[in-house]
Amino acid sequence: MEALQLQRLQETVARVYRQVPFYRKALEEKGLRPEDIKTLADVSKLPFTTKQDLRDNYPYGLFALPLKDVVRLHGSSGTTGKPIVVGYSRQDLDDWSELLARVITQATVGPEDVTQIAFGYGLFTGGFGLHYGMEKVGSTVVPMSSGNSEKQIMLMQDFGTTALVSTPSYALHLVEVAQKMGIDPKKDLSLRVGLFGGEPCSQGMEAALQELWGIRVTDNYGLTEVGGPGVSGDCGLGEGQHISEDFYLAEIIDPDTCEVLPYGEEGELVITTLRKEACPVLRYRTRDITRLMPEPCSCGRTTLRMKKIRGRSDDMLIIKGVNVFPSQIEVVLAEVAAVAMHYQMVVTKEGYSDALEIKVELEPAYFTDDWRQLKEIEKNILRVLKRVVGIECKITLVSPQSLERTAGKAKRVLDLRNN
Ligand code: DLL
Repeated sequence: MEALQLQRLQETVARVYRQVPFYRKALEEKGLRPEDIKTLADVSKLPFTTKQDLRDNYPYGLFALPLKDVVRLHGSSGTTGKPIVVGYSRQDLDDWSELLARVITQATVGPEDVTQIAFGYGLFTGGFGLHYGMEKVGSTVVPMSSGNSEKQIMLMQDFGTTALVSTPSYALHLVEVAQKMGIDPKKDLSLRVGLFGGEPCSQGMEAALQELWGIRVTDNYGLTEVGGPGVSGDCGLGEGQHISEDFYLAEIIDPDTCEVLPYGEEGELVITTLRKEACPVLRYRTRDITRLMPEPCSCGRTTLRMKKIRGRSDDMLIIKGVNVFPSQIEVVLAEVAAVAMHYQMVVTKEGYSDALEIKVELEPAYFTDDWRQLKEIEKNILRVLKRVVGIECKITLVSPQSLERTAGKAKRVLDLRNN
C-alpha cells in the first residue's frame, strides 16, 4: 500500500506541477520540484490547499485537465456566494463508483437490496455519488432525491426499500413523517440498513436512528473538494471509518501550528488525492476534527481508519473558554429521555462574552404546560451538560416538531455574533 501511495503521490505532484499554475507557483515558493518527493513522509513538505484557494480560483483555475476531458462538474454551495466547483474525467467517475462500491459493500448492501437515495441529486455530490456506486454493486436504485417526505415513505412501503441513503438528520425527520402517516417503521417497512453521511452523526444520533427505525446504521464521510462521498466508510462495527488509502492520503495536523501529529492524536484531517485526474488536490485542509487509527479493524480490513468526525474546527464554539461542538450537545440530549434529538444552538454576544442558548424539542410524551415539570427537564439537561461538556448555558424547551426540518444537512448552529 505504501509503495502504491508513494507512486501515486509522485504522479499527482508531477501532474499539478505541470498542469496547474497555482500549484506550480506554490511548489516553487517552497523551493520544491516533483522529484523532491522521495518518500511518503515528504508529503509534509507540500503546500496546503484551503477552501479559500478553491474560491479564489473559481471556477476552473485548479483543474489539471482541459474542459474537453472533463465529463462532469459538481459543487458545494457553502454558506455564502458562489459554489466551489470540482470536475471529473471519465476515469475519475469510474474511480468514484469504485470508491462508493467499497463503502456500500462495507455497509452490507448488494444486489438483493432496494436502495432509496434521498440525498439531493444535482451539484451536491451525495446523490450521484451514491447512485453510481449502488449501480456498480447491483442494488436496485430508487433515485428519489431529497424532500417530498410523504412520498419517500409511500415508496419505501410500496417498493420494499431495504436501504436508505440520506443525511442522518433527514432520516430522523423521515421516521417522524412515517409515524404521522400511521406507519410503524419497524413493522410496516422492510428497511434494514441506513447509509448516512454528509454531516456529523454522533453516537447519540446513531443510537436514536437505530432504535427508531430498527436498522443497522452506517456513517460515511467525504467532501466535495476531494471528490465527494467515498473517502471513508463505516463497516458497522462502530470502530471508525475505513479510508480508501490507495486514493486518499490522510494526515492529521494541529490546526493552529499546522504541524503533523502522530496516529491517535486528535486534530484536523488533511487529505491529498492520489489518483484524481481532473481536480487533484494537495493537502486539503478539511477543517474536520478526528483522529487516525492504524490498527487492523475487527471486521478484518487493514486500512487506516478515522474516528467519527467530532465536528468542524469552524463549527467549534468557544463558550467562556470551553470548546464546544454540536456533536457534544447530541451526547447530552441522548441522555435525557424527555427531549428529542432536534436542537439548535444560538450564539449571541452579551457584553464582551459569548452567550449560548440551546433550543431543544420536547418528546411528544413529555409535552406539557406544567411549568414545574418543564423546569425539572431543563435542570436535568443543564446537569448533564455541565458534566459532559463543562459549560453552562440557557436551555429553551420548544414544542415537538417546531424546529425547522431540512431534507439535506441540518443547520445546528445559528451564530448571531457578527450581525
Ligand atoms: O457532504 C459529501 C458527502 C455526501 C459525504 C454524502 C457523505 C455522504 P460537502 O457538501 O462538500 O460534501 O460537505 C463536506 O460535510 O467536510 C464534513 O464537515 C461534513 N461531513 C460529510 N460527511 C460527514 C460525516 C459532502 N460522515 C463536509 N461525518 C465535510 C461528519 C461529515 N461530517
